[in-house]
Amino acid sequence: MPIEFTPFPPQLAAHYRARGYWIDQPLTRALDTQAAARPEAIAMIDGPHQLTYAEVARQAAAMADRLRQQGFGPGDRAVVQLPNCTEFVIVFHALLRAGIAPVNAIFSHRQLEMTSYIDQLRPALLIGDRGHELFADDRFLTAIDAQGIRPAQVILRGETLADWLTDTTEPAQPATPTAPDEVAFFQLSGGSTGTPKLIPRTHNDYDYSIRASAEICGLTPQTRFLCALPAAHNFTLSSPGILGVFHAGGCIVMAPSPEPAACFELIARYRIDLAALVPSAVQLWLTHAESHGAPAPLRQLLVGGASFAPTTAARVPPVLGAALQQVFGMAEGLVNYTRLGDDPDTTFTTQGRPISPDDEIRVLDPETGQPAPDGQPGALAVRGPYTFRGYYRSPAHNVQAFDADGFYHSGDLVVRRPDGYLRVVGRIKDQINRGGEKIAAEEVEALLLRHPAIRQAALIALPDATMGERSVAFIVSAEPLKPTALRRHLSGLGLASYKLPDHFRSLDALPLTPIGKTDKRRLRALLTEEDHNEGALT
Ligand code: OOB
Repeated sequence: MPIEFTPFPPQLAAHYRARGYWIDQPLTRALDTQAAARPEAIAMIDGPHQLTYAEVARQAAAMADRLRQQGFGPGDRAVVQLPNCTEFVIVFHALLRAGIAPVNAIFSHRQLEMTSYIDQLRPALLIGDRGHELFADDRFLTAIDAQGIRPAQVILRGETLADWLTDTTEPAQPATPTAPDEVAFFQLSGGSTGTPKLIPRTHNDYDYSIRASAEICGLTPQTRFLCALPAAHNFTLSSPGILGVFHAGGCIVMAPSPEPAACFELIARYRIDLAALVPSAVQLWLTHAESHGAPAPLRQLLVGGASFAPTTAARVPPVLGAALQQVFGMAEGLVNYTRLGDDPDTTFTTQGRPISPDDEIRVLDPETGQPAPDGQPGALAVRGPYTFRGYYRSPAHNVQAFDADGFYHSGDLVVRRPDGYLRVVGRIKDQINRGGEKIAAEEVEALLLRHPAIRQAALIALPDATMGERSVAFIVSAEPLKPTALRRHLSGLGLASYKLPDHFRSLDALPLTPIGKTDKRRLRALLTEEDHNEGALT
């Protein structure tokens, strides 16, 4: 049974095919093409390990064959959680080749997030890492077993995963991917509500965004890309990312994190020319470069995921010796790039323009829903050849996120220039963007309320020079509570560490709007006042 999802309307699908965006090929197309055309070219480097395209393809085929022998195949789902490593890329291709749709969890996700993905997706397979706290012992597996949601097959890196990837001498069985206009895999939403939402992506839509991104960023077989942000993230995977590099036939060098000293060494050792970073990491690289010199031979830096101050952006070419491309994208689809060769003002002060001439952008007055004039901020709505049409099994949420014309409302406030370039100027979704990592306010608030002494809770963003934003939790509680105890409460519920509030603030009552919702504007104003009075944030 194909995986259910909201398909693109037939008329639009026909248009996207006619324009050559959708080419009805599986997402494994790029790897298969490179393995056939340039089998001996190095595809990936991870520490001492180097893999050619032929080896990557053989290992992916070996795993796909074995999965199918064991009865897994089209219609099945998988939850995968691997760090930045070659196995992440091979497993992704193996699953696609077998027709199994994975969701790639971010490595920092913990019990709460992982349980939610497993609960929503009911996967046949769980692929994790023994080195992750969740799989260091059997407690997590026992817990999901008790809930009746333990996947049939659990494969762990550091345990049995290597066996699954062992390539055999037998010729690989033909691939059995899902149909190109069906679900290939799921992306993860940054979200603004309680549960992290799953975003079905089809082969056709995702592959188009990859091919177009690779072209916009000028990738070639000579490209050497530093994969330093979490590999599972849409930016790292496809903008143009890992899959864009495979499309071009270049080489991916894995880094465990964007930490500058290690990354600069990798750049020098492996002659890396392209990297992708969030703004908070760019800050660290700039500081490091000022005392250690530019990371030669880096030529090009993609920066996205959170707002990037124009003054910092302007320092990238002189200090890092690399051309800058800004990227404003979302796991739901739409990706914008500044183009190589854009004038400095455009490169430093905008977040680019959409990939496709058929990305339909609306900028709407948030109050009236009517189009905002160019140059005026408005809420972003988008429809196009690679923007999804509905969250997985979330009808109530989809009614909120989509309008009658099928436009997805991203919750971003943007200003559009007459030439179509966008500037992200704010946000109407209830989310904190902490160095590119997204925190849904409602998720953390609901968990705070599970503390017996907490009566009310509200999470808001605090502007921060290094992270862009940090989170502040306002709480109303029956008894005084220490930040350490509150963090322990949240951590004990299995919440990822980056979602733990950076600061806590106690109030007698939360301010309310006239209709009785928490007045977050007033809370933000309180913080600004405190800032001036040097009030105590704990
Ligand atoms: C990327 O994807 P997500 O799904 O983690 O987050 C999307 C949200 C956007 O709606 C926007 O609020 C924010 O992240 N964002 C930016 C931005 N890029 C993303 N805000 C300001 N300036 C930017 N350049 O973050 C993502 C996906 C693909 C490529 C790049 C980023």
